[in-house]
Amino acid sequence: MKIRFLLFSLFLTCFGVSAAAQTNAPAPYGPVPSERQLRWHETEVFALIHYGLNTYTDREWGYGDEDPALFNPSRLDAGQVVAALKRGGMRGVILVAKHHDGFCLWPTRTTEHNISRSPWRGGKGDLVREYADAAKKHGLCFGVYCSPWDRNSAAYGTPAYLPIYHGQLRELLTRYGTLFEVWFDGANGGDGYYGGAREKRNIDRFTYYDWPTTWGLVRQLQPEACIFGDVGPDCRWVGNEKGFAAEESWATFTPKGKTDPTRPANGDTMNHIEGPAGHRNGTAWIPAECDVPLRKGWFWHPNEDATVRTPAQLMEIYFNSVGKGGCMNLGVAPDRDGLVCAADIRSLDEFGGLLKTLFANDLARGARVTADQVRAAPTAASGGGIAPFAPARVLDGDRYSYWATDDGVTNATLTLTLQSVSEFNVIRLRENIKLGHRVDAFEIDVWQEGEWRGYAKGQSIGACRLFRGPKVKSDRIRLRITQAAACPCISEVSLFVMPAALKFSSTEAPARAYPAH
Ligand code: FUL
Repeated sequence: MKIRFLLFSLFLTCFGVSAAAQTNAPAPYGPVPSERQLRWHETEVFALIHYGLNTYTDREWGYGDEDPALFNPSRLDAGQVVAALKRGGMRGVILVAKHHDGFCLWPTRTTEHNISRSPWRGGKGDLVREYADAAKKHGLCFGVYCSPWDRNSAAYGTPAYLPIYHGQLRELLTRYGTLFEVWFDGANGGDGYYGGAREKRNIDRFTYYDWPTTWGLVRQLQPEACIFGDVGPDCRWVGNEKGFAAEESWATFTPKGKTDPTRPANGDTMNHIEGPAGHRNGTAWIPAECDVPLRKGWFWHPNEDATVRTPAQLMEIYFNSVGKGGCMNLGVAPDRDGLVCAADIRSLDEFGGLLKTLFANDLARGARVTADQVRAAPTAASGGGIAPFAPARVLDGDRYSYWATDDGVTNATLTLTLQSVSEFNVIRLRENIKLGHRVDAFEIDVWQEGEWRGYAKGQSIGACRLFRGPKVKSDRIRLRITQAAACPCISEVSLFVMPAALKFSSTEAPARAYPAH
């Protein structure tokens, strides 16, 4: 039987019948994610570490004239920080290796303004190395942020700066193992020390950093890394620092600059208004990265413990970032000891615990799943196990296996009958994003008191769409796709119950002040 199938496949291949035709898989619709973007989506929650001279000068943006001697933490422990992130549910960590003040946290050959000029570890320290090692040890992926703007460099604003910047990137991209993301910040040009000139230097965002070459370095040296920038190219800034994507957010986006929308993919600042939602039918797959600091600012400052976001607020951010098909990037700021302090740890611990509890038990598991239309699967492929495109594919825990309808069928209903009546208030949907954003409108109904009642509705699904609502008890739920650009390919329908300790909205969340450490 197997041999006959193999011969049949060989025959089809020889006669130019594509693999998709053999498997009857739907053709992708619109832009689709690259492999590196798929890995990024799966990472979902990660942290952005801001720590350096600003931590000691009480600033958010160092001017560039800070004395490296200020950097001398006695208890610094990257392992303590990364372990706290892990308990907080983070799967990755991005270290700000150089912020706008130009102070490099690794012993670079490109500038004297670096960690080897500080007394820390006798001038022999390498903080990027310590974070990369800690991330590896704890199983988190690692990334770097190296600010293009450099308020210390005398060369900034002249052509002589670019080789320096590229040299810094080269070091970061070659010394610290595989990176999952490289961050290019949008803040560029202005006042600075600039080697003592103390003046304002503006640059042309389109041309100054020679983005094709700069991004090319990342592609060449770290092919698995996603490049973050205001307008991509791999993930876009969500357009605010609250960590919120739009109610309907699309991973598709047409990269265009604010100052010159006719020049795409140029490293320009984005039009903030377009970041949260992206563009349905945008020209590229550039999902939203939703960054937000855990505290008031990106760097640690004294007397700000009361500003640490509560677990309930973090959960709300999660629902509005990961739950809208993007990623959540949480800014964590070690204190002057180089450690995450008690207030932050409490919030991270609770948030991580809540995430674990919330997703531990998928109440849809074991349900009977039916659909009013199911895509035909080749009989040879369907022998044994669940057939491709079968409704039950939404329960197999695989983001890329899916229920699909025949081409041209863009209205369809999927019904789940649970093993028993269950109480839930969170619903998670996923599309198989390898085939693009296909669904344009859908509704979810819950069977209650002998009738279907509307529970939620939306437009975009993508990598993940989360809904939370009132608690309902039922043994039946259905997903109605009411509009789609191509036959729907739904890879997951899950039901959960939010842990009782957690309130939903930030208005309900207590503005909790944690004790200082
Ligand atoms: C901004 C920067 O200017 C902030 O200092 C911080 O690094 C944040 C993540 O991005 O654009």
